[in-house]
Amino acid sequence: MDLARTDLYLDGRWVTPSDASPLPVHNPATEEVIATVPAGTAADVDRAVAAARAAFDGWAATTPTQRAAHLDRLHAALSARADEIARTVALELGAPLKVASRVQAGLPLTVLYSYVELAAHSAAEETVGNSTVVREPVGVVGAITPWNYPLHQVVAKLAPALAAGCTVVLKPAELTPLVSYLLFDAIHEAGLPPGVVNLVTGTGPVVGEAIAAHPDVDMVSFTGSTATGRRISHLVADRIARVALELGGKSANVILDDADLVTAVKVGVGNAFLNSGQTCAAWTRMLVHRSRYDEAVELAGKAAAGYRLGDPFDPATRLGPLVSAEQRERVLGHVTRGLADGGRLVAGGPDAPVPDRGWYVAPTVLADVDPESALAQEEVFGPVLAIIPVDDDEHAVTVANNSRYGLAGAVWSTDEERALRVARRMRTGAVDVNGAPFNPLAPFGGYKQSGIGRELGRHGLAEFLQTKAIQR
Ligand code: TXE
Repeated sequence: MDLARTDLYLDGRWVTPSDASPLPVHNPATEEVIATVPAGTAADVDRAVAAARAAFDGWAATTPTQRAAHLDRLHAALSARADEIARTVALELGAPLKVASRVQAGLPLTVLYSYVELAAHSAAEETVGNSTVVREPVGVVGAITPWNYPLHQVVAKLAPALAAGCTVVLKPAELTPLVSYLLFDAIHEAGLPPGVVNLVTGTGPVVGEAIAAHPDVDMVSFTGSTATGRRISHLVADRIARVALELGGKSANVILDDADLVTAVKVGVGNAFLNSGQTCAAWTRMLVHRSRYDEAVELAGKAAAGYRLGDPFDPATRLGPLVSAEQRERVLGHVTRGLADGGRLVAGGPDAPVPDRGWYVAPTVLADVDPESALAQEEVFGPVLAIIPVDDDEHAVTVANNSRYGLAGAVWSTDEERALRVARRMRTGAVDVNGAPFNPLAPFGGYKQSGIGRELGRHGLAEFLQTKAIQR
């Protein structure tokens, strides 16, 4: 595969960026540069926004059926690239190929297809007394996305925005921009009208800020760190534009005393370590009833020790590296601090063996973690699980809610009613009971500092729609 790219996608064409300086893209498993992409500039953002603005009226005037047909063609063009997508994400993120096929390629295809069907809802009207309430697209959307699920995070914004009738300027994460090029190859092949979707690669401070601050961008949809989300909110606030933020998390996995412990711990560890722990919704705190605590800690330690680290292209590999040297240092710093704060090392740790090359962190479990300590409060974004004992259901809810985040969570109990009572009291955007399957149509998003707004399904579509009341 020749991975290097030199162009941006503006107004339906591949074009030369205003400044030719390239940005390197690394393979985190080998630490080598595997490609370069253009470092876009504010001038490129201006061109992209102008194209999206010029395309808006025409695209907004298409019918939901026409937009669904475009999304269907895009889905077909992207599906044809599923293997290439999985290999590309394995290369630029270090995701094990098996996981990359299922999650990194499979999930965005499912989400994209859901909006072929949901596009019809973009024109839903309702009558309220003498008013007809109509929905209209918000306008030009600036989408800024992170590197952890590089295609999914893009599709979760682009598909509903297009279904709603919005036009889009995308800035993908600079660490993993290559898969977005495959998406735009598919967009070109599918024949979306010029200007409806535009790609400007580059850094957050240059391209991201230019998008967030652009007077002609009607809405910014961002996924990433809470710190950057805060910065974007400030930029958007100056012109009172709409903003959707999907930020960090510190989700609690609550295991009650009557839970099927073996399953709860195995699934819980798997969730915490998925994508090397680089998942905003990961259940990074395991809260276990004291009567089952020692047993759970032992099971979690054994489960973690069974994870094989290695080459993402080796079918036996279950955990790849972290995305960058900086993320690795950050994660190891969290673990060191967690130990200094009284956490007990059960598996992994900063000194555990890892491959010589690549930004690997050993799957790590700390028990007896103080719920107030940094390890229980900060988003770590690595394969690190903190186990905390709790006294009863009431205490579990208190500890689960003792977080500035509120993105996801889980509850395990053989008494489903009891689990549901706990689930309803958790201040978080989603809760899974007894390992329920992921639902790509369910709203996804955060309470508290985990964000504003919802992605996926009908709620995700509503983010990109305005509401108008016409009285007669
Ligand atoms: O994220 P950033 P980083 C969390 C996770 C991780 C930490 C740092 O805890 O350890 O964030 O990761 C763009 N104006 N999450 O530094 O900076 C940037 O170019 C506009 C959680 O990589 O938030 C990229 O496209 N845009 C998370 C995107 O923001 C800016 C996923 C995300 O990068 C910008 C990733 C600026 N000033 C990290 N600065 C999740 N919620 O899933 C950066 N960007």
